Amino acid sequence: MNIWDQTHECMLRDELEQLQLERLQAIINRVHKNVTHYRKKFNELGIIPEDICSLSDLTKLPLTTKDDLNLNYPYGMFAVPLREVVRIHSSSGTTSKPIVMGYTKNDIKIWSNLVARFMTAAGVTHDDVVQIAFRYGLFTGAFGVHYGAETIGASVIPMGTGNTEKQIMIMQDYKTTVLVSTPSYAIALADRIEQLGVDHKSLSLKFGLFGGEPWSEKMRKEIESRLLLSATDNYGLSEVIGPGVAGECSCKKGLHIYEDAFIPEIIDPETGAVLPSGSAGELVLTTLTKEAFPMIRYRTGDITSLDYAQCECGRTLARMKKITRRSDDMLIIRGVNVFPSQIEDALFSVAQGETPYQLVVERKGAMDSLELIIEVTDKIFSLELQKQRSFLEMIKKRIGSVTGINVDVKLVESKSISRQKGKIARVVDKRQI
Ligand code: DLL
Repeated sequence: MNIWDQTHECMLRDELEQLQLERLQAIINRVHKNVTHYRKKFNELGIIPEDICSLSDLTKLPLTTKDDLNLNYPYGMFAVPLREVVRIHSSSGTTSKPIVMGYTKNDIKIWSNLVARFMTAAGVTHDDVVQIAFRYGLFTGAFGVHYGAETIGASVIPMGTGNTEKQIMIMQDYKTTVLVSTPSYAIALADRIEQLGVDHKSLSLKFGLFGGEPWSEKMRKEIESRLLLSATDNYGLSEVIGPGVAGECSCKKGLHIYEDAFIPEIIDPETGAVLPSGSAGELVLTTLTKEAFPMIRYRTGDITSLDYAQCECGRTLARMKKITRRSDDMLIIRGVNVFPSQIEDALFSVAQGETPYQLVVERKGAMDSLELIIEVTDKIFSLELQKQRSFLEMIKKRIGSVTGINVDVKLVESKSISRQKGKIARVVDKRQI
């Protein structure tokens, strides 16, 4: 099936806005009735669903943050009873507890269609063989793309991450035409292909659909020339649905946001005020079709700007600029979201108190690495060498279990981490993307 949804993607703006308003009113009614958090927030502001008479009334509603989701862990933000939920995913919160997302049967269908739409826009058809090199599991990436590719009718290889040589063998033997992964993994694959001396004629790659982390035009050129494919960007976040919020078409001039399913706004991250059209600021998204886990004015933390001009492809949907930075301190390490606060909590709980530390992020070759440097304190110094080693091992393990990533932990001499006005920068991100 070719999912080129012209009805929704090429709508006149006033028709689209009418559709958005109808869907917005329905969702506001539903969250007011079914989600205590929203009802309480609306009551505090003296808002009832009937106050939402136009799209501009959206700004009357409160913004929703990751902290709100953390406070309602695990199922507090669900708008349907658990028996109607057919899938549960989760993603990092700012604390040791993750955020939990639920999907009804209909949510899965809508999500699959949204993914099928960006895959179609990028050029994928039912004739393609799609190799999905995202982590299968609680992460929304792999399952989201998987169901979307099946909706198109493509042949899906649920490869998962890692095992780069096997990925390459499968690519050659199963004649993969579409690679789906993080952009940094695509570069790691290109490195390995070159190291192994693989003949490009043995590969059938045509398209690369990359997302889950920021990447630049420079990286796009590098991936396209080294893997001999057309690379497009796609964007999404678990709290809002997963992949399928926005994606580039083959013009590669911004990511089309599926505005029949999401209302985008750009706010000033400091004040929360909505910024004029075209300004750069934090992207805020409201879901219009989700049943189990609707989000009203969710602060994504991603900095971008929107362009409402019609694209050369004919789509009238707003396009967002590639995301290169965030308004908060969330790090994305090999596609995994990590908050420094999660690492600090893990460190301080093992150390049983505050300990001077610094996180250093680097891109070594294609892959990100995260190092935790801890200054020796009297308490740590007094430990025998063996105990020091197991202390570091415990920290590494605790961080691994909370964040899902591997951290190198190193002890350094007291006061050896540089300070500015007596303060240590908690995170030093040396990556140049
Ligand atoms: O990363 C969903 C996804 C998976 C999107 C696969 C695309 C492909 P989370 O793990 O919740 O969900 O991480 C969401 O990742 O707020 C951005 O900061 C970042 N991000 C996702 N896609 C892009 C992209 C998935 N194309 C967070 N460019 C988001 C830049 C991206 N950043």
